[in-house]
Amino acid sequence: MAKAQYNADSITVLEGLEAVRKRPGMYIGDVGTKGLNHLIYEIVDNAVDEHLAGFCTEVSVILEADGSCTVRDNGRGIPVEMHKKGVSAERVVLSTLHAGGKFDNSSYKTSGGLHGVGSSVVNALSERLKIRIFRNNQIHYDEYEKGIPVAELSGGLLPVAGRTKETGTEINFLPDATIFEKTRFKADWLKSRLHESAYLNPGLVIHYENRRAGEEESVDFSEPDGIVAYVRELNDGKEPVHEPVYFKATMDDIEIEAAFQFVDAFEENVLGFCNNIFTQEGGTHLVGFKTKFTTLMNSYARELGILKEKDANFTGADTRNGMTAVVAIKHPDPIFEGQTKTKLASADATKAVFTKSGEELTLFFDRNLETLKAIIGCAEKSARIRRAEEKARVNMLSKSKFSFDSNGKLANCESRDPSKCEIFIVEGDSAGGSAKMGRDRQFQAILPIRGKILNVEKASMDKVLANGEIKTMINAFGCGFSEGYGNDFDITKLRYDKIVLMTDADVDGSHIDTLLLTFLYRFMPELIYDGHVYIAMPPLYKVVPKRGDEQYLYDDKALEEYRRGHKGEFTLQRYKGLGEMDADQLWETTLNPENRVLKRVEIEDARLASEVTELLMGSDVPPRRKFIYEHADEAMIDA
Ligand code: 0RA
Repeated sequence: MAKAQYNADSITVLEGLEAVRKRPGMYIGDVGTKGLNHLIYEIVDNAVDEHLAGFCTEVSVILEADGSCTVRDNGRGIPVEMHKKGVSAERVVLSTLHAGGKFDNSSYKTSGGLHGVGSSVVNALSERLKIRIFRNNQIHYDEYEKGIPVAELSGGLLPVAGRTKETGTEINFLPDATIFEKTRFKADWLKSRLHESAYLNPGLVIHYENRRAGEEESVDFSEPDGIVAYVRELNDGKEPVHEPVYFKATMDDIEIEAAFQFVDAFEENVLGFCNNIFTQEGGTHLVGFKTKFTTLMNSYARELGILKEKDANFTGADTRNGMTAVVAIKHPDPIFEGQTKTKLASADATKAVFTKSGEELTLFFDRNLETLKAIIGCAEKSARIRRAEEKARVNMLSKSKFSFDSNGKLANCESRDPSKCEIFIVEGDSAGGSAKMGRDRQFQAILPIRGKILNVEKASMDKVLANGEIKTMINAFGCGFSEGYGNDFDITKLRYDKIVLMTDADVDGSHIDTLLLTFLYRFMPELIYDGHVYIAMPPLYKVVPKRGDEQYLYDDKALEEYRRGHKGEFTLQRYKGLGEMDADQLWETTLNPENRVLKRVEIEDARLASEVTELLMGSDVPPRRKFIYEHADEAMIDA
């Protein structure tokens, strides 16, 4: 008897679905046509997950004459076996919030996206839902009304409606008219979304059928050429500059696929996907792709002599003038953020896409010079138009927004040869003062910063750019910055080969390091990728023995060793901060390339820093910067 299943578990289950009915917008976006169509995508995406897991080759979506929708796939079929809750697993999947996806965590989840919910949400918001599961040579059957099961079970298991050799799941549902403002699915949107899924899943055939009176139609979407075909379609009717370029690669469990083709048009159309979800607001995968593409085009343009020594680099937008691209990644555990949760935030996606795009595109362009030249031609065209526009505006634009060294504290070096120059970001005015006196002014610049800089993870863009210390750094480095869609970053303009963070060996210093790294990582990640960012290691101790030379020790281990090796008397001075050293000592221990210890920051460090910034706030900090020194040994460069 169905009603007999109404135990404590099913009550919590029902309460879960009740929450969906109370606030449907939270789960499907809205209760208009958009949210309504979303119900279909939830089910289709489950079928696509089955495809990605390697078990499903066909999905069909039917808009039925009675206003309902049927989605059928030839996957494994939702499990129908007895679940530990005492009913068929199908009941658990269909009536438990967040149990709609896979039970195992080994495959990519499409449903990790927009609302992260599955068939149970569709069930909760349907006046009626009928399901047939083809599994174990049987057709299993179940039915719900507004999420409440109405089919009778026997021994907790689903009724069997017949025998079959097929496997798969068929769900037919009629949206609840008391929840939705409109209950008529929008066929055009559905078709284009199904077509998109077909492009992103080249091995999948998607049948679409409309059986509604007067609209009868049937289409198969099957795109064996995948995103290359997608790019071609996006460029349909435009004048292509070359054949589409495509690559696929994997790094750190992240699968990257990209296709692009330039057309003779002054526009950029770069679409990003993560696990089949369209990332409307962009994100880290696109940052990696765009950043690398810009760098690559500039270096090729110089190599080919298209850009002369005196010429400025192409901007990011220049290099994407006329570009149509699809960048689709598969990430095992993506993070989405933004207004509509459609911005990929996973930091490792930037690195993976950046690295693989570099490798793959270099391979391609080295062998396809004509394509390369055609693409650089698009960038040249864009740069010409941009410069003409800039010229026209030059009198209106005040350059004061980013006037050089806006707070006047930078003590710059004399050399203008970036490959020789270093800039030290020094915590505190007093240490800054000593550093200015102690440095080699020929090639070392000093920028003192006062206390804690702004946490860029938490501040709005306006605030970040209004911040004095940040403005000064951006101006001093000279290479602009990139954020979100905009990318004015140009590493060839970098004024210093080394950017060295120099802070005290204490909690505050460590915190300032993380804030600075967070800033650099967010706004100038290439500086870190390319190994321009370092952390200075001032000594912790000075030892002066009775006989012999004084010595600086850089950590406790060194002190221990010194103690073991020096049985005689010696005086020990402990440095609590940079401010305790005079100019000469600072030069000798921390600035002089002959003696100093610098550690190069790796991208993992920066990512971690950005994650621990929060944790470090006022908390008990682990021993000095331990967390940023995973690669300490191989990173000692001057030592
Ligand atoms: C849970 C576990 C398994 C598959 C599914 C759900 C599944 C859900 C839907 C929704 C529409 N079509 C679907 N196909 C499968 C894994 C099954 C197994 O391990 O046998």
